Amino acid sequence: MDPLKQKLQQKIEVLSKDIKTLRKENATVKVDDVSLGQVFGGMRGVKSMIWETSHLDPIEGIRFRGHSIPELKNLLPKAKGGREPLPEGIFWLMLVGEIPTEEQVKYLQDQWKRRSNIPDHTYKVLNALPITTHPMTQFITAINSMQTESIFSRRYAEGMNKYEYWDATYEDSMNLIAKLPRIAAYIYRRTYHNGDHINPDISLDWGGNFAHMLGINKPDFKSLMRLYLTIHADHEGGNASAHTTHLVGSTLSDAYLSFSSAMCALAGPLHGLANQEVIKWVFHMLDVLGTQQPTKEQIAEYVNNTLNAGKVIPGYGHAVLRRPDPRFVAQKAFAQEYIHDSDIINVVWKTFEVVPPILEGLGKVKNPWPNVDAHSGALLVHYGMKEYSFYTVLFGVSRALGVLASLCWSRAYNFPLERPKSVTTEWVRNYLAEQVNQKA
Ligand code: HAX
Repeated sequence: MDPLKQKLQQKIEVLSKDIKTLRKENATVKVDDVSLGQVFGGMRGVKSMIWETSHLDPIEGIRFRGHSIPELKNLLPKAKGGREPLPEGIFWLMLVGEIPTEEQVKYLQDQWKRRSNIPDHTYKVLNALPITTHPMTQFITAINSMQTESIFSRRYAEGMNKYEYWDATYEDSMNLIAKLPRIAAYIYRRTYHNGDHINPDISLDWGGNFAHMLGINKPDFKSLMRLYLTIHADHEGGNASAHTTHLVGSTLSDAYLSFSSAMCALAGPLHGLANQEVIKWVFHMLDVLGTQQPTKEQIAEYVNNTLNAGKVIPGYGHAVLRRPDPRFVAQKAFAQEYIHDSDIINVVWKTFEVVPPILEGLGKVKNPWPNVDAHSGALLVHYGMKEYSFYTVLFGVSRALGVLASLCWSRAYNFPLERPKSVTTEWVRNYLAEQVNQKA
């Protein structure tokens, strides 16, 4: 048996019993108190689901199975001669809660190579789409078209026992993750490089091979991809793409359908699409100002114009974080280490000095600091990938690692169908009136 699956099975056997008992004995323990502000306000902070793979602290930022990004940069295995963590390692860690050895990461790499073939009909479906189709729409369509390969769906139709759901979900997740770089690279090359596709290099790791298939063959770009795919992988369960995977998966939709739904959520400008919006906004600013080296005063004026036009500053703010995002900090550190003097990166760093006080001055923005998306585009532009409409697909390839590892655990725990309660505004008014009457 596959050693990763074996390890997962051992953990599931112990933990699923523990969780069953914990749920039974503590079902009535209160962990939250929900206000009308939260009911009307996008459920911010309401504790309402279990997500084992990562946890987000508003001040400290993300921890993957207890490890911060700087810790993981030291702990996770690296490519030969490389300094960045391999994303295969973070998937192993998120799935079974242990830092993998180099051998275990190698095993995962080999598995993903073996599972990476794309069905012919998926290429046909993609080729039928106009070249002008947004890359995220192409990505979502391709993922849906591969649902024909779902092991979970086939086994469910054959009458699978519910204690085998995790096993079928694991197989689908491994197959899907293996295929995503090839799909994404195919979309990139068909959309921006006249369909001049590049064959995979089987000697490379998952992220390195992805960089190779995209056609950007600078060694540092491979390192960037490894870091990028590691740090975008997960951000606890409440963000829109993770929560969508959890919700859709809870209906026993398979990993393909659950993940494509997640990608529909990631494609929104308040979530993953913000990475394209940031660089579009920066390019527009440089265009309007007529310089590649704007002053802080010029940036401040452009920021104020954006706000006065009733728009948000993309790449700033967060629903949970209240400090600069450690994923922003990790990308800044990468730029400091690998890149010397780049106009576009200098603009991002100057913007970081200008935006927070302006947003703070509005008196309503809870987090004026940059998020993950504020930096990623400038790094990609530096290495020659200027086609910003593609950026969210890169985010999506990485996000698969976290949400699919979590989906395996949701099926292992046999979590039920998600079904929270909604109320009408009439119900709210009546409830408030009752409260007043009770007090009188
Ligand atoms: N620029 C201008 N106004 C902002 C702002 C920003 N960057 N961030 C928040 N605000 C505004 C909100 O629009 C809201 O205004 P109204 O009351 O007039 O509606 C007010 O400040 C309070 O919002 P908040 O409580 O601070 O923030 P939310 O939790 O509601 O929203 C968002 C969080 C990330 C959606 C928000 O900060 C935003 O729109 N940021 C810009 C888009 C962005 O970068 N998104 C990516 C987030 C990270 C991510 O998911 N990446 O994938």
